[in-house]
Amino acid sequence: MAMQAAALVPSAFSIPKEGKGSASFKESGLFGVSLSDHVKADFSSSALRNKRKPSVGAIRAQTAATTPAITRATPEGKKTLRKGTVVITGASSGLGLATTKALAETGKWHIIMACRDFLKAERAARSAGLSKENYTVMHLDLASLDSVRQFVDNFKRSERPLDVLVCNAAVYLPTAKEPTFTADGFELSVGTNHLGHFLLARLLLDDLKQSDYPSKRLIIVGSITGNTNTLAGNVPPKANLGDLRGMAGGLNGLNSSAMIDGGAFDGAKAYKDSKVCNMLTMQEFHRRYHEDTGITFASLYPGCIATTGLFREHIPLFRLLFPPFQKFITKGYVSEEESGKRLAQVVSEPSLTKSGVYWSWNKNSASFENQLSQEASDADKARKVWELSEKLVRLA
Ligand code: NDP
Ligand code: PMR
Repeated sequence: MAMQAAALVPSAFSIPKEGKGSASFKESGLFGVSLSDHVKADFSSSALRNKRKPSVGAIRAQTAATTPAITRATPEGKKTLRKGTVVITGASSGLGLATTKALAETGKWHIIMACRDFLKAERAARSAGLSKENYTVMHLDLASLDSVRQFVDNFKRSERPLDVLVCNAAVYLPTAKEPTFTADGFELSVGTNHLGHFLLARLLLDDLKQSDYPSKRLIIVGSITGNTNTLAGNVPPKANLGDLRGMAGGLNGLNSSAMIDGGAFDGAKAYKDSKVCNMLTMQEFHRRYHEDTGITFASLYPGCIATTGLFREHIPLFRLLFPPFQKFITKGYVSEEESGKRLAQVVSEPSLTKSGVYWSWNKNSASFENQLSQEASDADKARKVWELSEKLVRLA
């Protein structure tokens, strides 16, 4: 199977096969890359390890008084923790849905599924077998700043506490020839994956601060492909925010480029750039707020979940070959279920409370603190991205 998949992966790229020379990939546009010797070596080793009334908009926003985290005493006199409330964006499929399921099954969490397609989310929740008391679907379209503000308003009206926020939703537009834009005129991938989440997280920070839950967390999902210190991050086009001139110009493709670095539009690069913004934003939150608020800020690479809807815009051949390629060649593949368990750990594990960390998992599925690339850990760039993002979402 490994060889079948390898034969189908076209690029100028060779991988040493154990004791049998090398398997080579011929050039074409599918996984189209040419990798340096350094990267090839990496591939075979480390990278592979490597408080009001609910509004109409708040659909099923159940009300619940903000009660202290330790609520009930059992007959034996032991105090029990109230259910935590976690908001997960993009919980209608893939990683977000699998995490929702993993947390709901513990019975310890109420999950607010913050989704752009209400019916899809309800159907997904039902087919995942979630019980109604464990989740609420609320509408959120991250590609519209008005929708983000409306969601926050609706959430506050529900009077639920906010214990954990997970910024998970994303779009990936690798085959787009021209940029498309959010309601506010930002290139769609950075607008949705970064700017929508940036506004959401900023507006919900006070709610997180007010939580009396033992561990309150803000998690922003990152990825290996935004990190150029890995093999995956060296597959062209590489993430690179440059001097942020396109972001400073508004990412609108009119008076500025639609790309953060000011270059020509490339959908795959825009996604990877958005993931760099996600990881930089998590660290900037940590620097600005961790000490004063006690909130844990974290990011993660959950593994390559090659079967999710993220690849829906890719060509059919890619969607066919990508899962076996990741399963048998890179061995970076994880199932949706496993990825959901990983993100659920970052939400709820008492051992994962360290702030400012980018979590990854090794091949035995044990979590570890991973190293971010130089750009994805550049504090100066993080501050600049923060300040420009504030302007774009009209917080400054
Ligand atoms: P999916 O496409 O399955 O999930 C993405 C979710 O985001 C969907 O629920 C989608 O909603 C939602 N979404 C998209 N646009 C918007 C919007 N404008 N407003 C609200 N929600 C929106 O992909 P994954 O589960 O793979 O991706 C989840 C996260 O994991 C992303 O942050 C991605 O970058 C990250 N990731 C994924 C990897 C992978 O290998 N798949 C690897 C590393 C990181 P809808 O259902 O309506 O389309
Ligand atoms: Mg990549 C250890 C090797 C590894 C891992 C873990 C990933 C993850 N990828 C690896 C290697 C390679 N990939 C190699 C050697 C190639 C060239 C053949 C390759 C190609 C490739 C493509 C074309 N990989 C991709 C694409 C995509 O379109 C995906 C992408 O970049 O989306 C932004 C992707 C991914 N590889 C991954 C992961 C996790 C992705 C999914 C995207 C993400 O970051 O969320």
